[in-house]
Amino acid sequence: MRSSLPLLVPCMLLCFISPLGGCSSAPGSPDQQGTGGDGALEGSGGGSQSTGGGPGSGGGAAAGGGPGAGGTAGAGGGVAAGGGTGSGGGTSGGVCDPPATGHYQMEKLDRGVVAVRKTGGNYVGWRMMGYEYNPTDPAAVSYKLYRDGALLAEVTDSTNYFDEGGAQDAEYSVSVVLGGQECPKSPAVTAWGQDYLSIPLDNPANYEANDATPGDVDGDGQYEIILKWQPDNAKDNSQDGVTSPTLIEALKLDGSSLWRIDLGQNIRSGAHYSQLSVYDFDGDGRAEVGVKTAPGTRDGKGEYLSKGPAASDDDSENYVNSGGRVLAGPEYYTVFEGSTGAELATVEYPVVRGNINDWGDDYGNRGDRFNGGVGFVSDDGEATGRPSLLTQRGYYERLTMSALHYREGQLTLNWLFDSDEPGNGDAFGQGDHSAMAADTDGNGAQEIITGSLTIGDDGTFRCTTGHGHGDALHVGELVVGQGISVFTVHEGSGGYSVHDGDTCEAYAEALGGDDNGRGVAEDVSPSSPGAEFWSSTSSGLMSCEDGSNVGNEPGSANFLIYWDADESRELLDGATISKYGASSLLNASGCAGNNGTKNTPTLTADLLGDWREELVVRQSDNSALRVYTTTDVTERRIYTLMHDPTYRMQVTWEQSSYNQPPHTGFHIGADMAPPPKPDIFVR
Ligand SMILES: [Ca+2]
Ligand SMILES: [Ca+2]
Ligand SMILES: [Ca+2]
Ligand SMILES: [Ca+2]
Repeated sequence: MRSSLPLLVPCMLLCFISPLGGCSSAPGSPDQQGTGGDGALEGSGGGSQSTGGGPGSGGGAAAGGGPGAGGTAGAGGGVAAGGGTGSGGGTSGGVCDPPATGHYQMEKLDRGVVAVRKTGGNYVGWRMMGYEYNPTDPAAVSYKLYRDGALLAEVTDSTNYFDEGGAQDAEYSVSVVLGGQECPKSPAVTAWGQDYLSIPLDNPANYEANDATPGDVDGDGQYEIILKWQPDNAKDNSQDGVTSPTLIEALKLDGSSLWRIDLGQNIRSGAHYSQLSVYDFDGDGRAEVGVKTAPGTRDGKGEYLSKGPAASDDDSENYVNSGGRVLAGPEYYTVFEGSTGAELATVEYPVVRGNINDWGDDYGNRGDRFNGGVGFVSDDGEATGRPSLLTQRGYYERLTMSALHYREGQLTLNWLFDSDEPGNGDAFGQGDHSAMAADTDGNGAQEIITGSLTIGDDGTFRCTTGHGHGDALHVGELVVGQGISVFTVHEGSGGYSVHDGDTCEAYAEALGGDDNGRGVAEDVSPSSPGAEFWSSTSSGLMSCEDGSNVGNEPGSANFLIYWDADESRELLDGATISKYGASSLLNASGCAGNNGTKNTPTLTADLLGDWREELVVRQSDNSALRVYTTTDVTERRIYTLMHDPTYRMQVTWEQSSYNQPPHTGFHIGADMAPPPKPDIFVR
């Protein structure tokens, strides 16, 4: 409920009491928001990308040093043929080709080269692909960094470099050397003039740039940003009031807008209504966008929905009642083409509201709450490594989770979990304002963790702690060597739980007391092994392994980001990054967090450069998004986090309801073991 621990505000002051006795934070008025300053633009922000060279947008250089050309390493070079660079080796032969086979369908990303102007030179960072990583022979993988076409350095121990003396307008490109064979160079980029990239926004009047999620909608290997625009009159479910429509926009990193979807009058606007599922669901190399829709929704081409049940509806019908709520009328789920926003398929929402009272109240506070994202769940019980769209309805009482496929032009139900079904009764009320995907049993298909509940990858009940609803959720290898564990705070039960994701058995838990509105788990302290946790109603920093107190409580309990050179994760609160036990590392002045007191960023994810994460925040005046990237040179090499199936899927859930930061499926922290090689192929 709170933006940070030093600002402890009793929940009652900020929240509306729900009939269960819990509370639900209002989205907050714009003037409540975040660390925003006066909205003044800084530096070259705002307008066009005057400082030039969006990531990967540079021309030229692409054709350099093709496979087999030998480069400087000599043809073949002995180890080149097996190379160990691709799981399964692929079928297309060349050592430079991404593997065509592997378990999880991940993204075919570009090198992500990013350069940033610094005093005395340029910082340059780039990606190691998951399939390039060679845990048994790390030295078989290195990178050649070129400046203005000339070799500048061969980098063996990291994927970043500080080019001391590099000119402001220098052009950088990178090639990977695998087993002695150099692969094609990336397109050249020039340095940003400051440590962020500005993406100008055409701000609709009375709207705020809200949460976002990444996806490569055009298949060029560079992420686009799928942004939710929230009207100023958006409402929490606990509040009455008519809202303006929610808009969804696709933006390229160069600032061009691809389309806007208008969800229309019959989708209420607020944090709990419209959750995005963005990924390449049909495997054609381009991401689609899934979201709940209704009569009145217009796609990215401005057309009303016309497929499936939408073919015969009345788009002029207004189902909004006097309280501003939509408790009648058709409910749909639509998949849109990512590159155009065009409607691809529409079906009836898998779990329609029915009698709204059956969800626990008569005004939609429970029945009209949703979470959404993507998961590599199983298909008919088989772990295929292919993605499903996940959409959750209800968690305070009845809890449902639906997995859908979009394949070969058809949007179909994969499985449906419902706490009302026989055998699932213990799932009643066991959901948070978020959910996450992670494979808890190691069978190659991800479970869906809603907080106190784990739903099996096949949509069957797995386990629950029974401690009920909460506001914060963290899922990862919190206890080193013990697989996937879960940290969540509790509302009605109070306290917190760190538990095994597959059995729900506790590592550490405390119940009772007040609603515990905020909490975080991550390895922020190098002096204690594995992840620690902290929360609003506890004090101190506790070990996830056994709950022992291992340090002072961090200064915020909000988001996380990998930012500086070490493996410990940093703290992120709105637009401010700080280090545990130390000072602030970045304060994005003129920018603001989202969602009122939640003060969450627009997006954090490993979008560019090396494994550290980019921070996407909005300018306070909503005239631009900024993408911040680190310039702190590290000696740690880790493949792009976006090729870790756990992290990538958790990024898809980040935007849902009460946003939560993504976690990798393996431990990153002081004295970490080498990461596991991801079993992936790319599309
Ligand atoms: Ca793209
Ligand atoms: Ca696709
Ligand atoms: Ca599994
Ligand atoms: Ca760090």
